[in-house]
Amino acid sequence: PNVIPSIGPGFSLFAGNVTLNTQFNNTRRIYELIDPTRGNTSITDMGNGYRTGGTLMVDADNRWGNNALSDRVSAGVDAMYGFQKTWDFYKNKFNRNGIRNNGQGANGAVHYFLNYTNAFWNDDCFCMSFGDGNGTTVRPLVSIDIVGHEVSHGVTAATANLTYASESGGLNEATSDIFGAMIEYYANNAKQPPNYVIGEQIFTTPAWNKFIRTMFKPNLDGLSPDCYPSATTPSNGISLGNFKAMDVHYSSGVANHFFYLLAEGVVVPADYAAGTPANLGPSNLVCNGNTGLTGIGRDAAMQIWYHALTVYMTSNSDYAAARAATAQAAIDLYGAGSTQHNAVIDTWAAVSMP
Ligand code: ASN
Ligand code: ZN
Repeated sequence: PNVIPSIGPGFSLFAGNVTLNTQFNNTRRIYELIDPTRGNTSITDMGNGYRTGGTLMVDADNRWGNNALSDRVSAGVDAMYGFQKTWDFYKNKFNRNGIRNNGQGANGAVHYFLNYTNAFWNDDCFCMSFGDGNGTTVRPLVSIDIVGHEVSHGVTAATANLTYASESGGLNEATSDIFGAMIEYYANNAKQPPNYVIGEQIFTTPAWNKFIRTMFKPNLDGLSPDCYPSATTPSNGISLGNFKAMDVHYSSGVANHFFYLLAEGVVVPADYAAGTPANLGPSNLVCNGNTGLTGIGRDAAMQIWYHALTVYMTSNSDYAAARAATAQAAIDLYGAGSTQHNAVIDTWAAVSMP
């Protein structure tokens, strides 16, 4: 055969030493960073440009990276590892066969552009790009939760296709954060302890306030509202009108908060360590004083969100539609009046959904 499925060690930046599915190209006589077991997902090096698809990462001895940026392949190892965990998560949790449920893998392009502190999914090329960070305080954006976040944009595009603006855009972003975090739990990588903080791994000097988003208390960033604003009551100073108009990475906060409370209940995260602001207690984790809310667990919560996303949400679903979709999903999966159904209703109330 022209290509031989292979397995080789990967020496990543953030995930330690991992095992990668790769392939040997008999024609080129070299190993390629392509995973034939997951839809021929490939990893390319953009060479810090932005115009092309980049150059496929290859290796002579099927040993990838060196745990440091001195080998450009190291970041590619993280991207491939994160993609593998994401693929396996969707398969094992939801029996989903790839992003579009058709077995097709995607391309991940690392070293995108210069000093680029972002990563993004592009549904047109069925590919995602990862920047290297700013070269000082932020490292390449290839942690498990970020890769899972970007790939999940592809899943949303293939299902509810939530429009990337206003409330539907916030739900689109929240869906990526929710599954990004759940993929981090699924991977359970010792070097990236799973939690509801997005992207803390990419900061050169970790600290409680170095993160991209915090699902348990979105307003720790000072921008994302914790609670759904009503026409008369703003949330964290944000009116309903401003909420609908704000960047989707902030209006996602209410749904991220909903998901955290649904899964875990009113619990200050165990890894929210000493040295963090003292004001984070049960009463300010919820919006309506219901500190007795108990979680239904991550598995039930993610099944409800996935079912709502893939069966009930549509491109213009807003928060009210998400509440209805998740309630109906809980009924479908666990029955009307079940603990899970009641928890969905109580948890939307706990984030101030009217
Ligand atoms: N990192 C961002 C995201 O995936 C890029 C963007 O603003 N679309 O949400
Ligand atoms: Zn996103």
